[in-house]
Amino acid sequence: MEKNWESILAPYEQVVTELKVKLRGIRKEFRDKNEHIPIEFVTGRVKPVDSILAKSRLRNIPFDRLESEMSDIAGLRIMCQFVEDIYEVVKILRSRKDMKVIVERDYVTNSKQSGYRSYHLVIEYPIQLVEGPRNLLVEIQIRTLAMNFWATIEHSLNYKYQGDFPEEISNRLIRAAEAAYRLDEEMSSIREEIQEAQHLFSHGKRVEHSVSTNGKPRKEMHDD
Ligand code: 0O2
Ligand code: 0O2
Repeated sequence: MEKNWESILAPYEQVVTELKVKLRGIRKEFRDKNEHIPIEFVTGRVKPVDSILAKSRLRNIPFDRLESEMSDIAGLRIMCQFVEDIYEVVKILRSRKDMKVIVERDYVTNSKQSGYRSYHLVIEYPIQLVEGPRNLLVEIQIRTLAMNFWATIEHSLNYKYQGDFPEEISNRLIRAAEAAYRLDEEMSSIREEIQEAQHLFSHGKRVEHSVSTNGKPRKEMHDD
């Protein structure tokens, strides 16, 4: 019988939407306290049906075990400026009462053979539906902007070569991963300088925002 994927995936869509709001809310909390924001931006997606089917064939996951065995049907990605921010975000997520971290994979310290780096969490997230509550698995990938740049490029090249990279490309990707690693290290080493500059800049913007042209204070509005 034809599966109704739209209704099967609807709860996952809801999870992704809720978590995007909550994770972006963390950004706002830090900004309102005028502290360094460990989250640069958040993206999320529900895995496309053809990718779910391809992965279930590859991993031998029957349809009735998708919910319990495919942990990345709902996927969130958190991008950070500094490697240190990744660990701060992990700490924040571990301490939350509205989700339970059940798997942690630190590919930041232990990069994959491909050169891939990121911190992966699988969480259990309770969602409230009309027919009752349900616990869904969600994969959260946390990475720096440099790690994201590398992973995005490598992912697109994978489409072309299906993972079977010519040696030349493979070597260049490894070198690019090393360069991204060094970039993260350099940025971390001048982190305090950068944060001070960012603090001055955002403080300046706030003052500018709160004073209108006739000198009267005006309501502050910020985009997330
Ligand atoms: P962009 O610019 O990254 O948005 P596959 O055949 O399984 O390897 P496919 O068919 O692209 O890949 O499906 P997949 O992997 O589910 O990804 C759909 C889009 O979501 C892709 O973006 C992925 O880069 C992105 N994505 C994949 N995994 C995650 C995740 O865990 N979290 C988030 N937020 N995004 C993810 P595009 O289309 O390449 O472009
Ligand atoms: P997608 O949707 O295309 O991203 P699991 O998949 O969680 O059951 P696995 O494979 O051990 O088990 O999980 P892992 O390795 O912790 O995480 C898998 C996801 O991490 C991949 O999703 C990618 O999003 C990302 N990833 C892992 N290795 C690489 C890599 O070498 N390059 C890039 N660009 N991304 C990587 P999927 O399943 O491939 O699908």
